[in-house]
Amino acid sequence: MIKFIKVCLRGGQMPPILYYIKPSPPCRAILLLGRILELEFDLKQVNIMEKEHMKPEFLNMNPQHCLPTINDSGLVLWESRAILAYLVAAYGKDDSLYPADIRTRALIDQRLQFDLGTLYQRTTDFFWPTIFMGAPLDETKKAKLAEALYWLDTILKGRTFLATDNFTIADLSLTVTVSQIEVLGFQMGPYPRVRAWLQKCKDYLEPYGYDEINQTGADILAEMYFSKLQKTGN
Ligand SMILES: N[C@@H](CCC(=O)N[C@@H](CS)C(=O)NCC(=O)O)C(=O)O
Repeated sequence: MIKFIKVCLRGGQMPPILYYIKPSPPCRAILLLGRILELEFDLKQVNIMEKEHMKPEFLNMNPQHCLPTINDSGLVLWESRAILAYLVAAYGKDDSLYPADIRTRALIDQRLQFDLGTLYQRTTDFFWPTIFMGAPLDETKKAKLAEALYWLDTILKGRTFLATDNFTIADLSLTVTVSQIEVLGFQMGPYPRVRAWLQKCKDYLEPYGYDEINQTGADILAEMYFSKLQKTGN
């Protein structure tokens, strides 16, 4: 509690409001970063099933109606990776999670964009139609996801973490994506460097509520997936 007040008083501001849902992978990344930064959010769960995110109050704030969204004293942001970078800049004790060094930052940004546009995109392309609509699995999308994991495995050659010697927000964002892929039962055998890196990231995140925040959320989506899978006969 004392730490929380310290972080919040630094800018003389109220804690950032975080609109979220528990199982959402990008929301889990923000929640984990909050723990790392010892930043307490004003948490507002948004019930997507009840279409709360489509109500005018929410759309006035974020016309794209996606979660996570934050409101930090009037600064409204969505896109989880942009939120991660902002929160480290605004509330980090130092820049180690997103170093100012331009070459390191360039690598982190590349990894984050690889996650947004390729790995996480291909993950949702492959798994989400089954999880949310009970559609059968698509072999072409599976091959695309396998290809992206192969690229990640190659990026990790000779590296402990994705961009520098330390854990950064690139590792955080991709840990959430890759751990979800793993929990959904995707064959991880062909990617030994990804498996070793993922374990290092889990170890790093363990004291910050990895199980409570990330594993629990990933398991909820996995439960939905495996129950739908039975019905599709895959
Ligand atoms: N690229 C976005 C993805 C956000 C996203 O797709 N969020 C989902 C929940 S996981 C959502 O809000 N879906 C409801 C909607 O977009 O209407 C991010 O990383 O924040």
